[in-house]
Amino acid sequence: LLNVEDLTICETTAEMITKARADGVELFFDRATAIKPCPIGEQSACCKHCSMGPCRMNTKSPYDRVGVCGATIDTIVARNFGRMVAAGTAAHTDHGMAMLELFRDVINGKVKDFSIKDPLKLFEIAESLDIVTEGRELKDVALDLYRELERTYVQVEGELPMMKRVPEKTLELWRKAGIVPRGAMREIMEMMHRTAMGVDQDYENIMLQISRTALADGWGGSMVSTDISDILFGTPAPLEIEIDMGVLKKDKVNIIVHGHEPILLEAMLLSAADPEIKEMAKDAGAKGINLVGMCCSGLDVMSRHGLPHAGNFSSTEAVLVTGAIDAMTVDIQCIKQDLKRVADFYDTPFITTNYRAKIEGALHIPLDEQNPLVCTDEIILKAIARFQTRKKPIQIPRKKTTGVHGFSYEYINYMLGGSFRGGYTPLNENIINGRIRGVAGVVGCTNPRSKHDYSHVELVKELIKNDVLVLQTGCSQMALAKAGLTGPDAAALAGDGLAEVCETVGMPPVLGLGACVDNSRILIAASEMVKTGGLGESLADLPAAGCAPEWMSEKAIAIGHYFVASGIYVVFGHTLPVTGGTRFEKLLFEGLEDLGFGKWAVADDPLEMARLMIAHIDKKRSQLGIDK
Ligand code: NFS
Ligand code: SF4
Repeated sequence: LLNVEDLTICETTAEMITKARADGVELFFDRATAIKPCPIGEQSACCKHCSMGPCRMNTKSPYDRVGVCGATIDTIVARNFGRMVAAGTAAHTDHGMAMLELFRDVINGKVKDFSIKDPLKLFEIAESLDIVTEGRELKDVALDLYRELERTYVQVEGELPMMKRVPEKTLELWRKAGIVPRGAMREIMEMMHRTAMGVDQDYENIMLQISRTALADGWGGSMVSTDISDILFGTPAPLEIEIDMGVLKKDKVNIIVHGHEPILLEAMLLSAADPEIKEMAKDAGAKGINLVGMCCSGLDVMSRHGLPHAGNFSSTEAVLVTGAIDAMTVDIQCIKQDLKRVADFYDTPFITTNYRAKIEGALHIPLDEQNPLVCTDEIILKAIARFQTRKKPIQIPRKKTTGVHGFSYEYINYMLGGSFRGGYTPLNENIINGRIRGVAGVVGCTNPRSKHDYSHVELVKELIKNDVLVLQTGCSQMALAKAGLTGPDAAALAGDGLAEVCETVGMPPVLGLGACVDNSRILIAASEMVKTGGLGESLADLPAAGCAPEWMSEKAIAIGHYFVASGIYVVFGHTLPVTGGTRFEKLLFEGLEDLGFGKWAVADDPLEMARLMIAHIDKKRSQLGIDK
């Protein structure tokens, strides 16, 4: 077994790994050590798309053989990469489609427990898509918006509706390359088809469909998901949030809500506020019900309600080890199957709620959108019962950190603009005058194959020290929140220029934007920077870069590629599923940039990631003629 200090820098997770080992419960950290990655698979040099194979290539000398069908290493690597993008895009777009269906059923009155919380945003999005709003009823505009956004998924010809929000020059590049997405379903289908045995066997041609599919995620599924969530549940605005396992309460019924769709947590909030249920918790001897988010659902909802958050992907097993969790409820994505076994050990009811994502042996209580409280009431009752019969000793780590989260694109606009100067002009001005060197998106997962949270925190510290404003989403945002960098005090760690801007505006140098689908907020913010002027004409001109330092999910590859296809330089930490020394790798690392897109890179050390990102930002500054 590895030393706990080598596995994580998160104190509470470390404490729970130690406890789990003492309790005899295996966590994924130790399995990651026991299972060595396949060296061929790690570089994606293996094809199993037909039964003449699987065919394994030689990673040391990738061109010395071809598959049984003759597929070259470039074909094989491109096809595998394309299928990861298809899977990641499918995840975000299916999530977005579920949100859109909820929106439709709220408008037509089938869903009564939710309503439109942010009509202003509804009108804004409608207008940005050329839907007439003047003098019209909310319901009519909403229905038109629903029909328009449905095209994101089902359209077979034409351009995605959100293409209207893309900077002109960037859209022009996509049109010329023939990669403007039609509809997400069509792009994912075509990606799967073209990567099947014996279809597209030209890696440059495969790359076109990879980009088209990824763009259908960032500017399609993910963006719809974010916008509809805001319209239904409210657009986030900055709020102080407590994060880390210290938010658990010994004398309350602790319920962890983990997953990705905000509806589960929104419905849990309604159930937990029910006076009858509150009374039952009291009768059971509890001081109340403590709803706590984890992973993206937690991020999505916390800044709308001030809800506490317990941690990111690498801590979801660890939190159960506290013994203090009276129920863990999950919906879709990033839910380790092993949570069920760990939950059983600590007598925690573990409940799946989405028909798409059941787990063998776990209790399934389906969440019906038209009657969501049936499910969430039952979950809370189960949790109260568990509270009453808690058997094992409880150990709650003390640490929790307070930070500010919920910087939506709209709020950044308002915050920077102050009362008299609206919009992104002040941000652009501060970039042009050099106080802010550039903007970085630091996002994505945690992964037991690299020290938990370490690269996120070290990378972000280095970036802000060098006057790079950091925008965050996903598990990365939770890592920095736990490390205390999302409060205004963090400005002390920033370079002089960035610190000055932060103090003037009253914002931290690290802005948490929300869940992974909310990376679309970064796309919109970046587009606004281009449209505001002074920083070039396309997204590729911006002094900006992105990084997922501890990524693990196929969704991260889809996100990485939609940023690259949009024109952004993207660094991934530790590994990329690409064979070194191939032409496909060269296309990712250099060729795409020559064609006017962004490009990929990979680095192992967080300081190296920062160095690469800053070098790119400086290159863009000098191309814009604004180097210091
Ligand atoms: Ni994003 Fe959120 Fe986390 Fe990674 Fe998973 S929870 S959607 S995929 S692990 S950041
Ligand atoms: Fe091998 Fe070609 Fe079949 Fe892939 S498609 S498994 S390379 S024969």
